[in-house]
Amino acid sequence: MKSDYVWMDGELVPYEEAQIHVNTPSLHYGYGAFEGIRAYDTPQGGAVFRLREHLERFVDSAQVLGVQEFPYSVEDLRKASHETISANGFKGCYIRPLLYFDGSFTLNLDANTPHVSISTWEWGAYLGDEGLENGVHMTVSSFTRHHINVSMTKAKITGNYANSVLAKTLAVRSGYDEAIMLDPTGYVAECSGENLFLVRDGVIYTPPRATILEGITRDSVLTLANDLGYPVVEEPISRDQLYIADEVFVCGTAAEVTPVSTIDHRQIGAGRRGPVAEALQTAFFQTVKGGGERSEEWLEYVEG
Ligand code: PPE
Repeated sequence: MKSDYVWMDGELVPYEEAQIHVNTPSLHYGYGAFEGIRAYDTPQGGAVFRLREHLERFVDSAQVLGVQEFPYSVEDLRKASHETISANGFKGCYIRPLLYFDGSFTLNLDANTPHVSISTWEWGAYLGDEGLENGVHMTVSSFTRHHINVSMTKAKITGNYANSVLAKTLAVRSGYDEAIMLDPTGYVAECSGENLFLVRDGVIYTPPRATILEGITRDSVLTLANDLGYPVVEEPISRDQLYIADEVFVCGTAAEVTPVSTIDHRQIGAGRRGPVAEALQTAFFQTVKGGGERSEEWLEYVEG
């Protein structure tokens, strides 16, 4: 998580000095929002993947949370992201904008002051290099994903992630790599930090947007799947549809495109990375590394 500088409200602050007080209300109550973005080392230099879309979602998260005066525009945050990556000398890195509040201990958002920080660090394969290649082991969590009127899933609100922490921790303690979470009606929603896809008879299925985070990697995978000519269907998916799928894979900024080899001790397909996951993974990595047909559209080269 280390870097030389963290951007805090317009200033590049040395890493050790980038601190907030223990009495920060966001820390106590979970009101805040964050983004997760990746930059890749490409032959043309460091390049950020779909930066604008991520920053638009960051501002949207604040809107869902109810922030009335968000202190920065997407363009301000775009410049700040470039500045932070280049000050730290990173080419490939993870970028974490955070909205948090200081002020008094109150549950009234309007009484406190919004702040934004941007951290960057080098982050390897989220579910392991081995997982990217051979697939990971998953379980369907006994914890339900948020009901849409309890905690809104379109926003990356910090407090939403307590639900992910419950599911992920139990999954890892039980020997799995990651948890699949069902929505309150019992259909598959998403994982603790990824969106999910299955493949059956050559068709790619993924849960509709209603109860999930609208993942930017999900959107990229759907676009690449269309480009490659795979039929894609967004429809509710039940737990047993996962068990009998030919392939299951998950995606996210941190997790990139990761195949799933088992779910609840049931082998999925051949029990390793399947051909569709492999084709999409290859297309994804080609794109983010600057050599894909969508690279120009989706990559922003780091300035400075
Ligand atoms: N669902 C959830 C719940 C989620 O947290 C993420 C990203 C996604 C789907 C995929 O969204 P996108 O990154 O736009 O494709 N999870 C972020 C945080 C992971 C973490 O442990 O921190 C991420 O991947 O950056």
